[in-house]
Amino acid sequence: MRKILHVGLKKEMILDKRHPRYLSLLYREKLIEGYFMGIVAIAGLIAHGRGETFDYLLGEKTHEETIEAIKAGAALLLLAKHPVISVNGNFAILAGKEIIELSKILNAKIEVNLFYRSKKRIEKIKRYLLNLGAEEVLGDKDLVEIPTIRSERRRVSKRGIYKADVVLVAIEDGDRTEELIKLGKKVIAIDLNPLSRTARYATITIVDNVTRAMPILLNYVKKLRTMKRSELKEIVKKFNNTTYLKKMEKKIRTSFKIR
Ligand code: PTJ
Repeated sequence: MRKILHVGLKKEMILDKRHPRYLSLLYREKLIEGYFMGIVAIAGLIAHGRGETFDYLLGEKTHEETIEAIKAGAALLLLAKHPVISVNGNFAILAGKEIIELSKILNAKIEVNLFYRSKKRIEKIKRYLLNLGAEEVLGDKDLVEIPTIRSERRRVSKRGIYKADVVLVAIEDGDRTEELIKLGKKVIAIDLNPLSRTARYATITIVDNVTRAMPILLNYVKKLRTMKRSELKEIVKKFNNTTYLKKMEKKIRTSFKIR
């Protein structure tokens, strides 16, 4: 299959560090491999292309305003009693190590929750994360349904998303965030598209690539973890998601010019 995909080219021939778009090629390659490992859904490759477009329009950098969103996200995660990191195929491949480190620092649960859910994919993603060092990965057992979520994402773990007060989600669009919010949960979303439903319904949206946002989020969690709860609450209170999303939308509309 790989041979057909790259018309017989070897990986080293595609991944040349001197290539001006080396990182973009590298992440594509990782996702393609993830697909052949049974971790990434085929639609995940399409979703990545959509993300790349927004990233390109945002200048492929983490904006100052986004640092504020990440800081607020870190504070909210530190305030949580039952934080959960919801993982899909793309998120596992692009930020597996960071997901695990974050879960350990926060004592947060990791739960595999998929749009294109199959037992096989859940198992493969779980194994992948356990091999990377995760202590526990939820999503395959003790499931309950959130009936208001129409997609397969309605199946959640009793000890995970069902019980969570704060859920970190990434690289998804749809009705899940809206429904989680209706259930009284707080949602932190990492999504390059500031116009998506996930971005608009989340408590805090981080408009950035998970590959850049996750290491920064980890650093802020480490930095803020000695703060008093009152100080963390103040950071969250000061952040306004709608104002932030409008700024990010404006950046996309205006910052790009052909010279
Ligand atoms: O693994 P599964 O079965 O749960 O399926 C996952 C996908 C990604 C296929 C599924 O969630 C999906 O179809 O997502 P959408 O509706 O295409 O939405 C993906 C969103 O993530 C879009 O708004 C993209 O712009 C954004 N996105 C894509 N890549 C990245 C990203 N945001 C942050 N970082 C990225 N690397």
